[in-house]
Amino acid sequence: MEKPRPAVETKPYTDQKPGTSGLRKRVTVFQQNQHYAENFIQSIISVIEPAERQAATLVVGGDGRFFMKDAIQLIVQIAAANGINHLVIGQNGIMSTPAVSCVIRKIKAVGGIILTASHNPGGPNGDFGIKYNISSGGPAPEGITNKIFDISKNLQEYLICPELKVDLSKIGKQTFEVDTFKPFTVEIVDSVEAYAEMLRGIFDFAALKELLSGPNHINVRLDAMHGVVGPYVKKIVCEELGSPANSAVNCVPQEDFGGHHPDPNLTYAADLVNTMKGGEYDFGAAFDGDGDRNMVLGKHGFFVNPSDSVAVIAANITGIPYFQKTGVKGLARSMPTSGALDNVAKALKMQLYETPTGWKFFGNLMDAGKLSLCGEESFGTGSDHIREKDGLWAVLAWLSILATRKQSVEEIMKDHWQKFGRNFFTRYDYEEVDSDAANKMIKDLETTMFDASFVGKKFSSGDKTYEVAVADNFAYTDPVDGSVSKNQGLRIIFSDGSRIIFRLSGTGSAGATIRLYIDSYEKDPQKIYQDPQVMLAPLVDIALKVSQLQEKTGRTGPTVIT
Ligand code: VG1
Ligand code: CO
Repeated sequence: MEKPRPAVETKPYTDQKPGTSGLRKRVTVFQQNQHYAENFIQSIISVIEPAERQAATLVVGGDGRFFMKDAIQLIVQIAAANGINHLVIGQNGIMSTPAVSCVIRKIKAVGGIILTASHNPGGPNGDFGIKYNISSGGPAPEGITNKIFDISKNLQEYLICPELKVDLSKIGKQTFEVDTFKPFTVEIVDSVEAYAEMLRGIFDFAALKELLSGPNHINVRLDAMHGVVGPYVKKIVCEELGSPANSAVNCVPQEDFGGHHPDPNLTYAADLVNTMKGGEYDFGAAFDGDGDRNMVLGKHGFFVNPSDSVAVIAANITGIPYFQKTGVKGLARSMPTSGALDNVAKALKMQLYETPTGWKFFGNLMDAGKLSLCGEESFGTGSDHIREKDGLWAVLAWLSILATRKQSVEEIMKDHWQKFGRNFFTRYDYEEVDSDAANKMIKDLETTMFDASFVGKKFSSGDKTYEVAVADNFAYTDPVDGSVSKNQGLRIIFSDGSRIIFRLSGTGSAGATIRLYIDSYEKDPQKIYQDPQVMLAPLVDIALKVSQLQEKTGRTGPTVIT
């Protein structure tokens, strides 16, 4: 018999507000502040009604980063003391974000807790994160994250069974007697199996096997960046679909991601980009720490912009068995994502939704049967098969298109631009900017933009002139529940549809990250193959002038350009 549930006295923290995707802080913040992790875990569990807890199952998994196993032991002890009935945990704590979403839905859990800071670096000096997902399998919407934050600000105690320890390595059920509650059970499950089973029902595995290991197979290179997706790639792409073992690299999850940023973009996945340039591989992809992001590359390192990626999948969607069964209910993109998807929606007469940044806004549309496929410019692509973006799903979607069309990545992309025109897109990230300077820059820009004379104003750079048609701070009204999300990014939209967008990141852990997004449509077939940085240079110049970003932050150039 476990000792009576001890309530531990604590003091509340004021900074546990979940951001774009969970609470992300330096590992040291979780480790050095007394009860910091305990408080937040208790705040999450407190949003589950006590009456509901007695029959509740929670799914728990993470991306393998430093401090994950400590956090899982705390979740076990705090869940038990709060009367949660059952936990399902990935073996050794490992479970990708899309796999957690899949398992929550499959076993009808009340929700899940994901231990990840996604694409942020890990290790003792890196970042840690805790995210709560609801019974749909998706990230908790703002109504719930606000509730968690409110609870955390007033927390006086948390409940914990400190003696309870689980063996995370052993698959199977472990049962514990916890005071007055029903026995508390912890079930350790294979990290990959349920997710693999789901993918088998979505894609034509026989066709993918032919593509990857048949007589005319293509050569692929998949880089798991030492994140959580390694075991999934190994099991599904290598063992099951027959791609050679050496086609997947960096597949053992590491606590510090080998010292790198597990962020699949041109800067942090430079190894893959360079390998692809050699011409040995036809298709390349990289994933982020928790496996929900993807970057797709063609032969010789041909880069597929994520905004284009979701548009290409949309245009070819009927080749994927899942969508043959479900039909295509609608498309969606986050506001800063380029309008490439809009062009496909228009041509195919599909409904398109524009949501704020962050996957949580897609969930309601999916649950209401309004949305099948969606994407974000930040290397996120996914569908209503789960309620998270899904890196490996996106890669199998691309491979399915390659299998059907028997063309290269570059040919498919160029055909697409010929047919739909091209949205040139770029994003500049200014990381670890002084927070006060960043906030002031955004505030001042808003003041400039909201001046009555701003709309109609003309801006020139080189031989280009743009006239402001709309200037606002993006607000979103959820078409399903009517909830309103304000201040989602400053937009300057010009009369030709070109857009300049400024946002502050909600996933950083130190200082502020300013994101500048530029989107401009071109349908002249003579111009669609140009370099985006050349095409967009005038708009970048205008954006920097209007915002005075360099003067106000002291930053002469971005940290990352996509
Ligand atoms: C970023 C991206 C956003 C994405 C979020 C979570 O948010 O811009 O599109 O949904 O990360 O992705 P922000 O607020 O930093 O711009 V993940 O893979 O880090 O969970
Ligand atoms: Co991620």
